[in-house]
Order: sequence, then C-alpha cells, then structure tokens
Amino acid sequence: MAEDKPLVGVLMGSKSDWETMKSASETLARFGVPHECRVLSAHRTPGATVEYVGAAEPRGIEVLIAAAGGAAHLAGVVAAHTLLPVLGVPMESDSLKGLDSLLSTVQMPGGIPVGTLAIGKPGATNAALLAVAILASKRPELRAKLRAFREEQTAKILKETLP
Ligand code: RP5
Repeated sequence: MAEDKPLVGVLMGSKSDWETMKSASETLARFGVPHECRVLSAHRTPGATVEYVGAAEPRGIEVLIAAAGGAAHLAGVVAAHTLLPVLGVPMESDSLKGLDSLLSTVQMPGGIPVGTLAIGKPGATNAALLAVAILASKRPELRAKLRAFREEQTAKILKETLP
C-alpha cells in the first residue's frame, strides 16, 4: 500500500492472546495493510491503554481491533476513548470456553458500539477482514484485493471433492 504508517492497531489484553491474534496480523499482512500489535490491558495497564487510544487517531490509525478474554473489558474501554471503529475479539477462556469473553465484549450498552466478532481464531481473522473492508471503502486497490480474496475462496470451495 502507498501508506506505510500503521492504519490498524491490534490490541490484546495479554501476550497469551497472541497465539490467537496472530491470525489477525497475518490476515492484515496478506492484504499489505500496515498495522501494529500491542499488549495493553483494560485492567492491568489502564493508563497506558487510554494513552495509546487517545494518540491512535492523530497518528493515522483508522481502525482498532481489541482482543481480550474473561471479564473482557478492553474493547469497550477502547471504544469509550475514541471515535474510531473498534472491533472486539473475544478470546477463548479455560473456564467458560470464551462465553464470558463473548458476553462481556458484545453486550455494550447503547451509545458506545463495539463490533464484536466470533470467539477465538475465526474472530481474529474476521476482525482483520472487516478492518480491510472498512479501509477499502476509500481505497480502490484494497477493494480489488478483497474481491480477489473472495473469488479465490469461492473457487477453492467449489473445487473440494469428497471421498
Ligand atoms: C485477559 O485475561 C487477557 O486478554 C487474556 O485473554 C486473559 C488471561 O490473561 P493471562 O492471565 O494469560 O495474562 O485480560
């Protein structure tokens, strides 16, 4: 892409989320979208989280992805501090398999939206694809890449054979 400054910030509450969230980073990289990945927690680093989010838009970031698990407040806190679109990815948790993360990310009270994706890796991948779609609305070259990706995916499925 023409831009080289990050357009997407991928935040996660813990390094332990990276195994899942690297799918978001890999997907953004596949589309050539400049992005940055950071560990920032709503609970453990509240001040640094708010500071990062406040600086994101002035630095040119256009979409934020926020992943967290358990009592997952990160995406909501991020959304409370920015006008940028925030995509939430609930992490699978040991105790409740991510249902806790899903509900605490998706059930935002009216007024502060978080676009919440599926639990775990599919959500991480789809958050990146949705970020690409948001960025593509004013970048024709990215829209063409997204169309090619869909066509490739369709062709792959149609080629599947069963034993
Ligand atoms: C959340 O707690 C993180 O997003 C992570 O999914 C979960 C567990 O974190 P660790 O105890 O592995 O650091 O804040």
